[in-house]
Amino acid sequence: MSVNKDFFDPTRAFNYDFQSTGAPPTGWEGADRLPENLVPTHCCFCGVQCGMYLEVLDGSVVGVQPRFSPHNQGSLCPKGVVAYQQVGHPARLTYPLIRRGGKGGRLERATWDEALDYVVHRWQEIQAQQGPDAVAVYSGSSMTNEKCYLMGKFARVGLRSRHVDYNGRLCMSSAAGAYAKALGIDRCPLPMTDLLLTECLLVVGSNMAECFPVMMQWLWRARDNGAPLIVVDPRQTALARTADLWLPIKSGTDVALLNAFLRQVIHDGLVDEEYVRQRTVGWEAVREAVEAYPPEVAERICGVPAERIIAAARLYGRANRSLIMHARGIEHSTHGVDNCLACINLALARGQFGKPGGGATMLTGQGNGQGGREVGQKANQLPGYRHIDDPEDRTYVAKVWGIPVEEMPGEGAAATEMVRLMAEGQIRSCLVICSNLMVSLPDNAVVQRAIENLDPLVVIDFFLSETAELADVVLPGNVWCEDEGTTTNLEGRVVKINQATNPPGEARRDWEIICDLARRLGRGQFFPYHSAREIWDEYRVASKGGVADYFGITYEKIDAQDGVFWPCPTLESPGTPRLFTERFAHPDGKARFVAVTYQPPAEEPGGDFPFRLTTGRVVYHYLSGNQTRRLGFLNSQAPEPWVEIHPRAAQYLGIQNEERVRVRTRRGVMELKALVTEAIRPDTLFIPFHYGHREAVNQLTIPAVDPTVKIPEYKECAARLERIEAPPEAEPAPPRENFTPANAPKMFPYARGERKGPVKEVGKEF
Ligand SMILES: Nc1nc2c(c(=O)[nH]1)N[C@H]1C(S)=C(S)[C@@H](COP(=O)(O)OP(=O)(O)OC[C@H]3O[C@@H](n4cnc5c(=O)[nH]c(N)nc54)[C@H](O)[C@@H]3O)O[C@H]1N2
Ligand SMILES: Nc1nc2c(c(=O)[nH]1)N[C@H]1C(S)=C(S)[C@@H](COP(=O)(O)OP(=O)(O)OC[C@H]3O[C@@H](n4cnc5c(=O)[nH]c(N)nc54)[C@H](O)[C@@H]3O)O[C@H]1N2
Ligand code: SF4
Ligand SMILES: [Mo]
Repeated sequence: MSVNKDFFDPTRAFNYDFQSTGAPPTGWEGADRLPENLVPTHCCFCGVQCGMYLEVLDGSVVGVQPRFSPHNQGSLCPKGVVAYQQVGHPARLTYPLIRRGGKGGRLERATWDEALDYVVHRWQEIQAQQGPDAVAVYSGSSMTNEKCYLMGKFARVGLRSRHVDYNGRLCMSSAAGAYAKALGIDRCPLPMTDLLLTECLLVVGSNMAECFPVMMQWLWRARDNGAPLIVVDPRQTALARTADLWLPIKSGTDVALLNAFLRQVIHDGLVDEEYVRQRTVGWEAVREAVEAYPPEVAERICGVPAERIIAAARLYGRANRSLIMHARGIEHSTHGVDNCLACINLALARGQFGKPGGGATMLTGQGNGQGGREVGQKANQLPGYRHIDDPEDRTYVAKVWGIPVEEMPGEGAAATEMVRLMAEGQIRSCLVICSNLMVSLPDNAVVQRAIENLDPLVVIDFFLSETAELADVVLPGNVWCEDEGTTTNLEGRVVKINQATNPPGEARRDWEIICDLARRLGRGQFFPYHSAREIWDEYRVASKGGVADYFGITYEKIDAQDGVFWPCPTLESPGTPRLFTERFAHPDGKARFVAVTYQPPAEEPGGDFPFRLTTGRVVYHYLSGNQTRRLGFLNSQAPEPWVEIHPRAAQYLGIQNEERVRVRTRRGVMELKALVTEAIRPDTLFIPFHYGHREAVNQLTIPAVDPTVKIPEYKECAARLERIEAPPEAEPAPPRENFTPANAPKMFPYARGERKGPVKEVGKEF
């Protein structure tokens, strides 16, 4: 039986954490008393950002109640229900830690003064020797807009370094690049509630039922209205099991399939010619390019029967209003930008963008994955989706920040490129906040060597992550409900996070830590904030006039409207739920068709590595698992990783369900349980990525990246499956070369030299 098919039993959510800690939950003594306060807020986990109330008793968060927001309608998923158990969790970091006795030493308790002074002293030393860019910031998007904005400013103004990037690089940067290029704006074009108006749903590379569970209610309602569902996924996910058509595609081949769809739409005479003429440019090149993908050719590349490709193209092409939703299944690819452009081409040819319920969209993953990519914590970006190379943008933001424009650093390295710079010694210290690199970056043996080169590696987290374990200084930060702020959900709806309690022990709010660091760097005058609200009000101004204009979004307006969609340029504006109704965001108002052709993934299966290995998520865990592996109920449902394998492959290799097996790639090897299931292609293996150390699938993944946006190819590499009882390999895998700067380009495909063209070719935003 598949672990991920289990249904959620809410009564078990109250198991709290006995299993992992043996300690009774905080607030247990008060279990017979009613909470004295209900704080309205939103979930800290995925991009849906469901409304919830936190129950507060005697100043502690003791429970959760559903809250009706327009998009979640009072629902919560298993993660949302137990999110609050992080707050008083016994494993919270409550005081700073410093590694004493050098790199081999232990993390020991320190005072804030000692920890911060040490960090600032080392940063000053390093920057004096090597220049400001030798210190980098690696940030994340599970934090509020206020904090994400602050991290970009802290890197550029506090540290005066150009190196700041964030974990969105690993997430949907390919979608962002494609939408910016084709449509001029990188945001979901419609509110989730528009799904009710959709007449056909095409989901490409998303396990929506497990990753955006609460969004499913809109999908079910669309289906009740008669909308057919087409799912493209190498696995028969919970979503695919209910689809009208499931297209079990070979990982990494989506461009061929999507181009074949468009070719079929053209041959069936279903192109919206007038829309194409009036609202787009570049159609002829796309029309010609897709001619090379008749269904039989696509079948050979993608492994999906030609008849099914034709059936799906017709189902999609004949619908008056259709919506394509895609996620990391196509975006985590060395051709991630092309994959998204192929979806956009299809929707444009059908004249869908701008229609209520129509178009194409990425399903943004992290809680603030949308806001986090607009506020200026990206290597080439300034607040409001402004571009760091644009003289006007630089001047405007420098003025808001109060620095001379000449002091504004230029573009820095992408998160995936930083690894190489760390290994080479160009980056000598890094401040990591809201990211767990040791679990989330591909080929983590190389990542470990790179971050062990840092001195100091500084991590701000609230639980000791696998990355914090390697840090020289660990600073205890806050969980979401210990501070106020905003997040922007996957629709582009800005919502308000409210404070329910204070950080425990000596832990501090993240923004207070950053401002303290800035002060000790002698840059305190640029970080004079007393509250998150002051940071927000500055961000509103910094974003004013940008693509992502937040100026009109005040905390009060968010409360009054229960969410505001950007762009919202004035105090009077109610915000913009639907985009592109009249024009696209390019200066001429027209969308760009961009022709894309199929190119194989970086590593194709064959020879000793016959399987396609793909990776992803399960409903019970969140990202690197540093949070959810500590929550008893969630962890009890999925306590360790497994590899999904089709019965035919299992039979061929003599593998039984639940048997421990070895999965090997050219990067590494791991042992885990086999889950024999028909819900996967026979040539494909799937492993969830939420686990650390020897259980991390990123020991195996390939560090190849999309040449323009640098997103890793998490969804496809070549792998071998071995029985553990089998005799040891006759020929063990060759040992990994030791890293030297000379072989860096080979070991680190993130090397800038391997870009196919200049970064900005993909679109202004990239
Ligand atoms: N429970 C849970 N929910 C989450 C998260 C979490 O960690 N746990 N994380 C959040 C975040 S940050 C993100 S980015 C989203 C991710 O949300 P999703 O993208 O929906 O999730 P994934 O599991 O990464 O991958 C989606 C699907 O892609 C399929 N796939 C693999 N390779 C290919 C391919 O080549 N082509 C196609 N068409 N499909 C392929 C996989 O089989 C998988 O079912 O989820 C968000 N929500
Ligand atoms: N093989 C494989 N690898 C993947 C993926 C995949 O599908 N397959 N998916 C990729 C994707 S889409 C993503 S988004 C990345 C995510 O990768 P990461 O961002 O590295 O994963 P998280 O678990 O979100 O890490 C966040 C860390 O910050 C902490 N944290 C959370 N919120 C806050 C906060 O407000 N303040 C502070 N100070 N700390 C906080 C958490 O405890 C956690 O340790 O992983 C990527 N890696
Ligand atoms: S669907 Fe996402 S936001 Fe909603 S409760 Fe679940 S994890 Fe939280
Ligand atoms: Mo993500």
